[in-house]
Amino acid sequence: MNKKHMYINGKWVPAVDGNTRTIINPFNQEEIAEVPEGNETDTQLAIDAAREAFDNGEWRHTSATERGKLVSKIAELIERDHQELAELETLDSGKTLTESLDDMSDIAEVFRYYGGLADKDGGEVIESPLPDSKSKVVREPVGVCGQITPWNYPLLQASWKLAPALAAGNTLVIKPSEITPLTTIKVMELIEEAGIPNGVANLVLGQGSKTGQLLAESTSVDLISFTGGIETGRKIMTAASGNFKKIALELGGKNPNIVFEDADFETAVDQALNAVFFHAGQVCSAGARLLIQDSIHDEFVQALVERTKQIKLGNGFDPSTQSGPLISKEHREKVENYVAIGINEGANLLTGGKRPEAEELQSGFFYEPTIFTDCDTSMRIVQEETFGPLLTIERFSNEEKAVELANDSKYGLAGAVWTKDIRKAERLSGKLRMGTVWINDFHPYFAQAPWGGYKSSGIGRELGRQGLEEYTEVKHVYENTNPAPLHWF
Ligand code: TXE
Repeated sequence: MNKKHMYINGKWVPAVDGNTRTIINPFNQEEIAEVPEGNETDTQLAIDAAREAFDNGEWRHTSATERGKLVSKIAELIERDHQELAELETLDSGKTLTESLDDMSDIAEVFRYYGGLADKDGGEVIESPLPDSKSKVVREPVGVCGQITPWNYPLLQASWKLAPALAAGNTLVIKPSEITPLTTIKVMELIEEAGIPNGVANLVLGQGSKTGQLLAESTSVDLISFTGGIETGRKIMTAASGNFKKIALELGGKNPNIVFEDADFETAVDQALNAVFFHAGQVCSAGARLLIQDSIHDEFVQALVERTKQIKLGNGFDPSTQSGPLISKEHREKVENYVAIGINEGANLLTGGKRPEAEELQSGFFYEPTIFTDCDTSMRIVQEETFGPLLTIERFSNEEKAVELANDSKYGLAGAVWTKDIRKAERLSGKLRMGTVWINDFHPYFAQAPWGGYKSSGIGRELGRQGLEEYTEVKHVYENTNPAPLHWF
């Protein structure tokens, strides 16, 4: 079995107390690696290394152009090793290899984008209202950044945090999900190979309640960036208040996919499936709430159910597999519990709602793609993030009702509108309370555009210029060009 280490202050190290964790493949529960199980002591060492590298190291004084070149170099190395990285991601997360390969292309683009952006913000000279003076506004790195990532997009989420933090001149400690650390470990090897100085980027592994919690609490950490569930987000926000550190939180969503009667029927059906069942629904922006206009509701549901029954579950390495397993035993139980809740709430289970029976799927954490109709916003299955292959369907009569239903959610990450009436789509995009609105599409995101949510979906933005700005402090520098006594006192 593959033995891995943590990366602290430029050295590959085991946990101080020697503890380890076995990583398994969710497709068959085979053991694929053994990694250190760090705790608060290891995390403190990583924080100290990042603090020292920020306070007394060269990194933040290195020119933005030079930092950008190194971040772009990481992009090249990811491209060089993309097959190995993608295979590791599929082994560790169960997602199909096609998805993992796409992730790796996107990840390389994220590093390339921030590598290029690093030296593009030259600050701003502002018109001073005072005589004999100059005024400028500059951006500086925030300091030591704690970065906590989830298991659904292990390396993609890490790249959204690592690339802008490095480009802006910060130092960091990253902590991946304890169940999917393998690609983050590999990318730290590439960060080392690219020549990022020792102590600038550190990796700790271990349980969130120990390692992640200390990153959120520590007064030596200046910023905490977290992607994960809403309850953990609340703990992190509370812990971060100790030194009022900057926070960036992406806490998922319950995203409405709104289909009007004038939408292109076939495309909307096809993409509604993709919206919710991609990666077994373990996607923060999954279109898990489908809102269909009355007049096409029955026909749309019928087409959807027929196609859902054809979805091929299987091994992510098999090219014919359309969806892999859920990430863990516990997570599958959570999804199963939501199905039971849906049935109790009176929703109508049309397909799925159980584990698949095929012999070859019995060792994995598989669950059948599931559809409920007759849902409404009073139900927990409509309001809570189930994060599995579970679609709830609501119906609406007109535009106003569609907006009202879509916004009746504590979340506000993303949503989509399907219609040929582009004016209607644009009206809706102005009324929907969410960070991303797709018109006649679902899921596109890219390095150039900001990503994040309204309401309980989080705070701050990743990707785009805004994703870099999160990792900067703004400083106003004022110069009196003709200093003289004031004679005030
Ligand atoms: O996430 P957690 P879990 C949602 C999804 C899922 C639910 C729970 O609905 O069912 O969250 O999943 C670290 N201090 N999302 O329990 O706990 C943990 O080690 C600091 C949405 O797996 O949020 C991991 O690295 N860190 C989502 C990370 O937090 C702590 C993606 C995420 O784990 C910690 C994943 C603590 N006290 C799940 N406790 C999205 N937004 O895309 C845990 N962690």
